[in-house]
Amino acid sequence: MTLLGVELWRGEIDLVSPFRTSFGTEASRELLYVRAVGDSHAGWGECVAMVEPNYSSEYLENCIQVVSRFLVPLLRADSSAEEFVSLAAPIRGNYMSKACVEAALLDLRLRQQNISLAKFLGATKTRVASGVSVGIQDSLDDLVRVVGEYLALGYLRVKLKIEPGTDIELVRTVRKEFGDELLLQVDANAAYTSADAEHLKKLDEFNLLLIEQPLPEDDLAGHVKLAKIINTPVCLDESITSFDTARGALDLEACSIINIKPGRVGGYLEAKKIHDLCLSRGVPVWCGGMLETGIGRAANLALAALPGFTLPGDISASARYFARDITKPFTLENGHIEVPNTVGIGAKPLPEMLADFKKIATFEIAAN
Ligand code: SMG
Ligand code: MG
Repeated sequence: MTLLGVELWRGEIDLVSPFRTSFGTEASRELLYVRAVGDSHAGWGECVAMVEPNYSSEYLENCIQVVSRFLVPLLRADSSAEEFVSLAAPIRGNYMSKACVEAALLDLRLRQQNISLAKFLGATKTRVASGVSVGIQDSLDDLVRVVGEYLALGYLRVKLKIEPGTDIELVRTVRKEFGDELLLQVDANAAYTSADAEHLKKLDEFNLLLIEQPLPEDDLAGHVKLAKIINTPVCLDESITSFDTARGALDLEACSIINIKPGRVGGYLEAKKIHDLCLSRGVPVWCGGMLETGIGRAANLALAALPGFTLPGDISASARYFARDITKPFTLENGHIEVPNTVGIGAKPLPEMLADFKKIATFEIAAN
């Protein structure tokens, strides 16, 4: 069960179309992977940080520093993912950095033990209902066309990105065009303030599944007030960085639904704890997305197969993001994506794709 070394890999894959949110536009995905090298297997973890610190304070270059200087030095030849998580606990924040190291270690250890991540986490589903997150478009006509194309492919739920000035009319248009049956939700990526409560109340008439992260991540009190004013259920994304923040937000009634992203909460083990908490309280959860390639997507599918994930998540097919994914592509079948059930995360980078990536660092791991 030896861990011999850790490698960092970097590369970039173009998105099939630019993805615009209230905080910016992504045209390609710059990527960082951690590869945990054992004596007979290797494990892969994908870092979900973006190039700029706009979604959260983390960003890719900084993750390379944190992983190299603070996280890899904690590892020993026999480290388990669980041990790594407790050794990394004194390092504040830096959830995305911790999560990609943990994921690589989990993938390696589960391959060595010949078990799948889905089985290890306690998955109860073999396929996961797939939703799609639709970026802000140049016009309402474009939006209707794009949503129509996704629905024709079979996506079971649509999430619209909104921002002040591009919200009520946009939701009205999509609701009118595609009808009351469409599972529809919105995501503001923290673009509003408490002063917008009455404005956001106008969304009530559209029977949305939820509104995701309307206010800044630190404004839990604002979300508590907003949740009392609007009828649309409030779901938190950026605000939830740990089990403790999840419990606090639920205790305060700042939200009634949680978007779980392993990268945002420091890893799959913490994500599972949040899932278990929500399941025990009857709080619905769903798996968010960070424009992951197949490495992150494979692991997210295992997580989303847990019983508390009762809402369709932002895990779409590879083709929604990339012309060529780093792994064998994940495809949509009747609105669902199959959960990998082979060892570890059940996916590996394709050698021909990795050829365009660069190994930017190699670390040897000390014997115990
Ligand atoms: O992976 O399909 C995906 C993206 C889903 O909207 C998505 N993610 O706030 O939930 C969110 C955003 C964060 C990433 S935006 C670049
Ligand atoms: Mg979000």
